[in-house]
Amino acid sequence: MAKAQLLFPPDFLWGTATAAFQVEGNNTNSDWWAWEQEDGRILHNHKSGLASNWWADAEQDLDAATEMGTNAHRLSLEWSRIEPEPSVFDAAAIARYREILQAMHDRDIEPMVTLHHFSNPLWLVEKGDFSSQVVVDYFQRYTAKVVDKLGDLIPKWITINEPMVYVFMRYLAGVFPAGKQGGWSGALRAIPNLLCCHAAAYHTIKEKLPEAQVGVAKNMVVLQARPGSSALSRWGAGRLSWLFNNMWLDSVMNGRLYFPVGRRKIPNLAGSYDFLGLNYYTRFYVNLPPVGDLISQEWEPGAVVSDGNYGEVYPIGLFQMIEALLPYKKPIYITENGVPDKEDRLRSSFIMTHLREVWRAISFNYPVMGYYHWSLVDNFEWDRGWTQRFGLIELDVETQERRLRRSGRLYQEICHSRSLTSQQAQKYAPDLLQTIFRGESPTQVVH
Ligand code: IFM
Repeated sequence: MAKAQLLFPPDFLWGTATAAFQVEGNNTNSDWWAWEQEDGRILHNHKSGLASNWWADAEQDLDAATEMGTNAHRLSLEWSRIEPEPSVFDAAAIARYREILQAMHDRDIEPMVTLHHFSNPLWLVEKGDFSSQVVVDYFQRYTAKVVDKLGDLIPKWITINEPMVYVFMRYLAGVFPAGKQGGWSGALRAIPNLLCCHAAAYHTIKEKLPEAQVGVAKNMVVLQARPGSSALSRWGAGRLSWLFNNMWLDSVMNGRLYFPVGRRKIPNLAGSYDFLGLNYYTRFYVNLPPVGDLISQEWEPGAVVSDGNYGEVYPIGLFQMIEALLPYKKPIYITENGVPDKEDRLRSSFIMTHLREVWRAISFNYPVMGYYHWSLVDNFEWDRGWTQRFGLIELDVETQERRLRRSGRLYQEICHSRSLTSQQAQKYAPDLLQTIFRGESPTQVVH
């Protein structure tokens, strides 16, 4: 095959992503820390402990990110560190966040900051967390403090990470703290409260920092009926897909609450987003009528499945989910995409095939502006503890030693060349050479 290159636009952001609780360590005021101490909550009773030691030394991984050739990183702030008691703000914690953000700027790595990524201050839980309306004022106050103290260093913001995952895992599946407490009624209160928190944060940021770009990070899953299913099953899967993937975004676009029924207006919500963050991992089949689990963890023959049965590797789904975001008419960033793969047997192919879908979307003129690989470094994967390793950098949790995985070297070559090339495929994913460059002329340039 002649040499081929799929080139990305010059201003495309090449990034990586992490979240505070998963990498910082010692987040003792968080509900996750308390949850970890309870027997059986986390797989193998793993503890986050020092996590990836970012609180002491984020800089070493940021150095690695610079060597990798990245120019963007998505991180989150830990609310329970910044505000360990109601309205008591920790100046030292804020100063450390300033240092980390400044360290990114010094390395020409643009920060994208998430305000809420699954973890809550313990005091908030006592007040009813997101199932109580009081959360909206608290979240607004926390956001205002962050804007005031750190806002000058933050060009891009995400208000709330994966709100529907949070609602599902917390209230319905019960694998996030505080278990299923509140159940369906808690979930039905949390959805509007999360929307109100988002709107309040959006306006709080924009009021002080009109140039800031503020978005949402939405986990999008391809949800389908199995091949050969009845029309009714396909319809059901479509409704479930709307509920999980689109309902939240429809609300934010139109300023209305769509679920469970009615179209209650939520003040200041309509249009409160400057970009869309797409977190994409996998496809699931929906069992309808439900036989066993509604969302199936069983795959069709030939599916490539990642560690711990986390999900099927399904690259074209990324393209499909990008298309699903087009009606919301805003720039799109892939704010998470990655695979749990401790032995690094899938990640190189995963990166190349998924980035090929991003390239294809851009070549259709879809407004995809950047890609943040999840994750820069192995980190604490919530209820699955340390069993799932998403890092481009491998971490020995005991010794805190790091090693760049082979897939990390591939990502480095991609970021430096700002392209996917047939040489990379030959070296890192030879079986996929034809698939990745299928039908492309020898040199493909976008823009
Ligand atoms: O680790 C998580 C992250 O916190 C949210 N999105 C999915 C990732 C992998 O499961």
